[in-house]
Amino acid sequence: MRTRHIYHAVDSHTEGMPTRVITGGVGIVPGATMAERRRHFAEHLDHLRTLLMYEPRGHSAMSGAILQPPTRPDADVGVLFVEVSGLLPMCGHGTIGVATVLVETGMVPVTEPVTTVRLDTPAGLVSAEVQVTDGAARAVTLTNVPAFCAGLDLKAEVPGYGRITYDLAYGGNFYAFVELDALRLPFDRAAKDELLAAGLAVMEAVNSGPDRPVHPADPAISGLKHVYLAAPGSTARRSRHAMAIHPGWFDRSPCGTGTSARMAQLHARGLLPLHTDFVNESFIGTEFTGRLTGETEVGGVPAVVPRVTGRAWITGTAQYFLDPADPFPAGFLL
Ligand code: PYC
Repeated sequence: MRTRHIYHAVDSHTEGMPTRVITGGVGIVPGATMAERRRHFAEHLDHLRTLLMYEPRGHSAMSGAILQPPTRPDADVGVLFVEVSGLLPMCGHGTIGVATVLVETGMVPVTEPVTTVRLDTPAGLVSAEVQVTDGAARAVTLTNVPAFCAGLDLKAEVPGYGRITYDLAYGGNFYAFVELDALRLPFDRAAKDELLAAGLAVMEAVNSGPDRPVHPADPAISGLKHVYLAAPGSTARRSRHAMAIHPGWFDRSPCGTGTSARMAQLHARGLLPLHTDFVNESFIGTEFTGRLTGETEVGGVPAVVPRVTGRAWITGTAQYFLDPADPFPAGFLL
């Protein structure tokens, strides 16, 4: 066996969505904050993301997290969220996966019934309360970075679908919310190709129009890579959706940052008060339960503090190699 590097991983899934947690092999990414490390990684180390996320070691809907020492004294662990679409400022299912892995592998001191892990993410500090019984992580509740609504009843001309109305919100990433009925598409996995094409067309239209989102306090966070296709019958207490993600896949989990953004959107519409449970169901039928616990502001924009609860399971451990003769040193996507 020959390899240039060995990358150590603990693989997990959060309500169906993989989080490959890279525990060693990448080294410390330069940067005084996780946001700086994210930028440095994207500019100089992106081949490691594609090596570990793309085929043949990953697949076209792969997601992961690279553990780092924290850059701030109030955090336990630093995290860079990587996936096939790039490096995310924040990832909810990834946070639940990372917290589960940290607890179940003993990488953090574990206390029962709750172990709290504070994660230093590029989007800000995120805390994860892990419910632990008999050494097993049963569920994780994350307190996310503040979420906010970035626009209601916005319009976009989407080729093939006409002029559509959508809402825009941020929950660690930006999300556009579109009713599937407005696109005349069914909430049906048999129609997944049509749903994905519609989601990507909306993304393209929003990103090339005047309402392309930019974070009011951190312009490095911009653009739309996630479109929430809301199923008919969704309400402000229980919502079903298919989440179309750049460059062309669906979240298998109910999407933690998407759940946060959805709650900010519903709150801005006056439909979801604070301290009220909101259940968000994924395209494969798995659920996160969310709750808004307070109001705040982000760069002068009214915002809310979201909490999201979900479960993750470890699926294996791995050591990934890169043979010097491998013809695909940065992986590939079909
Ligand atoms: O859970 O926040 C999330 C997420 C983002 C992309 C895929 N999952």
